[in-house]
Amino acid sequence: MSLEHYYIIDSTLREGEQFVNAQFSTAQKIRVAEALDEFGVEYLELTSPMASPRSLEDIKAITRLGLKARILTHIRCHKEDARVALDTGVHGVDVVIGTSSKLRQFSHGKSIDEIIDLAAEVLTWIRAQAPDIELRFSTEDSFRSEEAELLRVYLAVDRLGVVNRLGTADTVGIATPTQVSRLVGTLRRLTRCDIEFHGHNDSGCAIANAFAALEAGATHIDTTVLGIGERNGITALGGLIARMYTYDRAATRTKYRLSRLRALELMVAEMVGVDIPFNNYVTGFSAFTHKAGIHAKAILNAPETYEALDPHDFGLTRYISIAHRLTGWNAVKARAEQLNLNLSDAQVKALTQHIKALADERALTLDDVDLLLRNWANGHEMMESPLPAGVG
Ligand code: HCA
Ligand code: CU
Repeated sequence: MSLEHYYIIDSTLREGEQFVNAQFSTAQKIRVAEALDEFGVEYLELTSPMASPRSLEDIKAITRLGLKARILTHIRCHKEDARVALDTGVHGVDVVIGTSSKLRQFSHGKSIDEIIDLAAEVLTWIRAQAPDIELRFSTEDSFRSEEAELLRVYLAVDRLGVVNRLGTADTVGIATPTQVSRLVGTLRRLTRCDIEFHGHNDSGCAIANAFAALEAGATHIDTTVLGIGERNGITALGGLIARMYTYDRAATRTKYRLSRLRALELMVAEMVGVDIPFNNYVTGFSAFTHKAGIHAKAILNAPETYEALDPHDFGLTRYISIAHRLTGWNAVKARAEQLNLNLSDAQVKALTQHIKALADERALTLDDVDLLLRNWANGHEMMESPLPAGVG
């Protein structure tokens, strides 16, 4: 069910601001908010208005933009935080409190009963002030919290009948898809609320966990652009999109403007002073590059043989790398055709063997291969050599 009807809460302007390099100016926040809105995420989560005076003003400014995306802010389970948040004009408030024994001991010092009482007081108060606001209650470090205690908190909050959504947070990135599935499934069965999942990526499961949450009935997934956040961050927007696209291409294409992804990532990468990783989902520099001759042949016949994602849907193009020892004659032939060169299959096959032998001696570039192709097409097979004199 949720796999067809889910919402993305992009938290680049909250969790993402907790990335070590992030220091967004107001103008930058507005550009990020607008770009995310154009991409089509349904919600934007912004840093708490209690963080700083600028944070408060920025929430107001972004809310006033009148974007399609709903604007949320993220606060502690405090009445004063809630009062300031409600004054900003946001569409929703995300309330969080830690429930793991570590957070209870080392952070806020409250018992489970005190957490339940405080949550009841704050959430009921918010609902009384703002009958139409979207209200979410989440537990920090849900997956290291004692299960019975955790459920006691969630069930008490659900019974209040004032929140729209319960959040689950893998704060330190240790949950597995099976654990996520179990907790989300339990909340799905026992409560009437929508369910959100927020997952850190410390052990590399953030995207798989988000997908497991959706399979188990979660309705909302937190992401950030490039996955930026505390430490090494959370579920990356592009990674979640890749995952959902491979699950349901048509629906993902309809829901989001996929061709905007790369520009959005480049913009945020520049703002926070990082590069897009080479192996990034969709936009990494080698994401649509094919190398081995066997792959290249199949790609030339039918790209879907080795591509689960169609680069064109993301405004990108595929690339076949041919200047190496793993190359194959089909790929070399395709390059000859691109260059409008007339070579017989026998010539291309012989040249391919030559390229392999050369590549065993040194790294080749596409220019080297293009030169060989041109020379062979002109009947100068033996004249050229991209190798320095005396080599090969
Ligand atoms: C934080 C913690 C948080 C909250 C997630 C949530 C986490 O930095 O405030 O509100 O669901 O990872 O637990 O980001
Ligand atoms: Cu987090």
